Amino acid sequence: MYMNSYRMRGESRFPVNFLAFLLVALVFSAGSGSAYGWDTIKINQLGYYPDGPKLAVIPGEETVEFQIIDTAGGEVVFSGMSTVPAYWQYSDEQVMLADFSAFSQTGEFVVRVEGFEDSYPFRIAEDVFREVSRASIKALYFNRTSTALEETHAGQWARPAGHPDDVVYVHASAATDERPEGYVISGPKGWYDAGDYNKYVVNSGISTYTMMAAYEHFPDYFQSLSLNIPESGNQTPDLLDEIRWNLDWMITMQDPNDGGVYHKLTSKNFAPVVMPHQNVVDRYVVMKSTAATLNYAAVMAVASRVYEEYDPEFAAQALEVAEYAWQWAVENPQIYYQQPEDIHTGQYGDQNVQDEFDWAAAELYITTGNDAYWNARNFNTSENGVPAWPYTRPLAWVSLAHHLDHLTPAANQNLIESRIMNLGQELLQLHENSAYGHSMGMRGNQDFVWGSNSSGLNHSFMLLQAYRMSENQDYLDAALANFDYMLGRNATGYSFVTGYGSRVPMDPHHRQSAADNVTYPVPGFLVGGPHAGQQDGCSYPSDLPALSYLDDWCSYATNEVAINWNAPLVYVSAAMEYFYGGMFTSVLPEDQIPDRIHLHQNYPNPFNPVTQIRYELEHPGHVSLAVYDSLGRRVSVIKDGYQSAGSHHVSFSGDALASGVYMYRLSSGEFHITRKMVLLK
Ligand code: G3I
Ligand code: 9MR
Repeated sequence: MYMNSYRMRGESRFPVNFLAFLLVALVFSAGSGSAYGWDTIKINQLGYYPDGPKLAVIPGEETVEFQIIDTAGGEVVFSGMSTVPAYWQYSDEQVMLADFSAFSQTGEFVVRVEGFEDSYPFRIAEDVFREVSRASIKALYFNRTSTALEETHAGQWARPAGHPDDVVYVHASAATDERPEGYVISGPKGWYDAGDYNKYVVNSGISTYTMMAAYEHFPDYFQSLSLNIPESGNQTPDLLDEIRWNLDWMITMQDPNDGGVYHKLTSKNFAPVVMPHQNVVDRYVVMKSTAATLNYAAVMAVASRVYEEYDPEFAAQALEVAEYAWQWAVENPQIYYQQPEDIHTGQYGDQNVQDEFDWAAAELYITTGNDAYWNARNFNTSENGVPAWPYTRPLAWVSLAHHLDHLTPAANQNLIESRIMNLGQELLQLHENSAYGHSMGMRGNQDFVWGSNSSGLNHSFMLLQAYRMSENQDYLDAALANFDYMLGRNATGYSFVTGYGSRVPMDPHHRQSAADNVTYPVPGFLVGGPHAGQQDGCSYPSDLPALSYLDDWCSYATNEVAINWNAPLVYVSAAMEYFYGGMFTSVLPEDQIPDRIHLHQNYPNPFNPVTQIRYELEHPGHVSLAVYDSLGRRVSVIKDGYQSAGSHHVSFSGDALASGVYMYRLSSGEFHITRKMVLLK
């Protein structure tokens, strides 16, 4: 659906005579927005949830009437007045918001405003972000090192294996007695960091963490999300299989002789624009650093809990290497990365590792329950903020908050809660003061940096933690607003995810996409996004931070892709599907319930405190029946194991629960049924 609609729109929007006119107009009004699609109605190009907020942005100086048009019949299905214009400094424009949240019909629509071309068509649907959620993870698969991508999984982006990385040289900067310069180690697998073909531990830290956090927070969502990757169909959720590809590489980056971790695995120079298998060059592990070692310790500590259920042996190994790394970092607390003279690839240099120390300590504390890790740091003085690769302290707060109920008494629960909620409130306020209706960009040059789009999604990531803690819907809506930004409700009018939207990046700084002779770039990648840095020296259409974006290979400062930018896309799109998408709140109409399993309405309902649940299985198999609260958190597992075919009957007691609406969900293989029940005490 996506690419065709891009093409068709491209053609219908710019007929030949119009292009000629445009050329003349451009000459006379250099800098005018129309040539770049800036003066258009901006929407989330994928769409909206029936019950979610729905905003469009209209540029202009006078309040206008807007209409929502059903593309099927062409009729007006909703109309309203825009807000009054407000100024947004980052794109130097007056804009108004068209709010059609009250319209909840599903279908395909456009926004119409007199004097403007209709907006791109968008959907209103329960699963409106399901495909982009899948694609955001699949993008990492497309960046796998050391393996061929087969057509059955990769389609037109199939390619031979690149960079086996089974012969990797220890660089002079990393030489030790046991592993002198030129010593050979093996470091296969992992994801290419970005548009380049190197692998960096620091950037893998926040990337793998954010994806594992997604799993920790929404396990049920990912247990049923199939990605069509080589491991699909094994007993492990596909998301965890994909992350494992990178963990398997990361684990090789520790020197077993001392516990220190190499900063990166790299060639000496960036590769030319060739496919991975054509880039046959020597690869090196370069100096150990405190930042890499702490990122590694934190990630492995998380992996140890997340993989426990699926691979206990790996979980035990992960914890062991994490603690070993921690020790090295404690003994070597200030080894900052310094690029050797003969190495010219990405640096990910970080001169402040206090935040990495906090993060690793927190993860080790959570996983081991050992108070020494909590006490190793003074968390009282540790702030919270929007995470980024050089600033990982917020990840500590996220993990501590998620595990709040299971921490030892050493931890200060109020502190953890207030760190999450204070930041949430701050971001919410930015969102409320924004002419564009999102917090993205509102921290100025802290947001509009290289990789700005990941800043916006990391706002959402932190807003979602405030939502999970408070259950206050405002935080969820604000998180969605920044997601809207990524998918088109921004000053450039681009949806910044390759393949998902009507106007998408076609020429990202991604070597495979540039070298593969396929028209469309590899889908599911978030490009870096606008900022005024322009470090690549390309010719940009604007110097304004929110408009300084170029869809061109040249623009590695705004149009590259990177694993740490996709990771919050994975988290946020999954969270949206989870909370708004009816994963837990929708009750299937009788005629749509899959016929392999049957789940009856509980009786009595409402109940207090005990109720009966009956279900039928047409085939024997593994069955799980669990109860969730309104936030989708699992509060009780009633059944989890193998069962015979036939009718089953269980009673459930809500003794330990508060009054409220709960969901109970029956799963067997691919089939899931959810129903609501009400506990009235
Ligand atoms: O730390 C300063 C901060 O103090 C200052 O306020 C701010 C103002 O601009 O700049 C901060 O430094 C920035 C730094 O990132 C940390 O955020 C630099 O200006 C900025 O140029 C730098 O950009 C990094 C870029 O590499 C160049 O080093 C990006 O974050 C980083 O994502 C990017 O990563 C590259 C890898 O090196 C190679 N692989 C591709 C990848 C993506 O482009
Ligand atoms: O392609 C490189 C990209 O992955 C990096 O993020 C970027 C910044 O380090 O550098 C790119 O490589 C450029 C190099 O730095 C300068 N010469 C042009 C290269 C892009 O073709």
